[in-house]
Amino acid sequence: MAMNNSILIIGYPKSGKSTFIAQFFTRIKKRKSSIKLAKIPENIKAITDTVKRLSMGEEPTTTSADENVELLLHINVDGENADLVCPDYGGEQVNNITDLMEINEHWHNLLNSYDRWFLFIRAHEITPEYDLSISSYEEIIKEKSTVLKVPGLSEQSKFIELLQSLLHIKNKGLKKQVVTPTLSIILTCWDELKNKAKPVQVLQEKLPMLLHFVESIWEKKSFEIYGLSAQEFSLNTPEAKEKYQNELPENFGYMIDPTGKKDKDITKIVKASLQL
Ligand SMILES: Nc1nc2c(ncn2[C@@H]2O[C@H](COP(=O)(O)OP(=O)(O)OP(=O)(O)O)[C@@H](O)[C@H]2O)c(=O)[nH]1
Ligand SMILES: [Mg+2]
Repeated sequence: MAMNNSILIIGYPKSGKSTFIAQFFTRIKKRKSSIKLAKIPENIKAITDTVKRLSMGEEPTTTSADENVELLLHINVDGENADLVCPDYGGEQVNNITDLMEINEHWHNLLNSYDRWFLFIRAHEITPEYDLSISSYEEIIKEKSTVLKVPGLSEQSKFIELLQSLLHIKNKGLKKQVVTPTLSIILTCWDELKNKAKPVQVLQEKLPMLLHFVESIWEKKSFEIYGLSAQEFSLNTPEAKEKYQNELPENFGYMIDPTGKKDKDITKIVKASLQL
């Protein structure tokens, strides 16, 4: 069966989903991107609030847990038309998948109708894992109690378990390496990172087990790793807010391609995914 161009953004709360979707749309609407709009979208309710907030220099608000909205865009990529569907939802729903092992009917439908997955990871918030080969058990416990922010599952196992559960629904990954869905791991809020290595190196440093898992489950040509700063900087100071109001949101944001090259055109992340 042919692959579709629907992109499913998978991300825990506050991983930057709504900001990216809004910035993506604003870029293509203002023609500041390599992707073009083929047709005016019928309904942009999914992102109106976030687009408006950003234009006032305000941070987006959390999408409520029970909210499910979809943005359907008819786009043109290098002369070829494609329909792009991006759902936005409260990231709490992803928490439920790993915390409660709950995949409801809505998520079953999402997983079965989207062939391109974007996994959003806010890399700066990930505590580096411990090297089990050099630390004694006591040291790990001592360190864990002071450093690890998230109780329960370690962040690495949480992401691995999430991908395993999602693949299970799609009935993929057990016997053969995965080709569809393709997977783009997007390290969001890249501006927050101190170490500006290549995206794959950041993932190796922060979540080595996850990288290993993905490399062994997905076919090499079906996954890639990008950096993304859809907002470019935090909007928590009056100066930052003013900059946004004066210079307009579509002039901010950048992505880092797998080779480590920075590009202002964040829509290229979508373009690259459509070519996987
Ligand atoms: N510094 C920085 N902050 C960002 C960036 N992108 C998003 N943020 C901030 O991160 C926070 C979360 O962004 P959202 O886009 O609301 O995240 P979300 O994944 O939609 O969150 P939920 O709706 O709760 O699931 C907001 O305060 C944003 O302003 C970025 O590129 N850089
Ligand atoms: Mg949101």
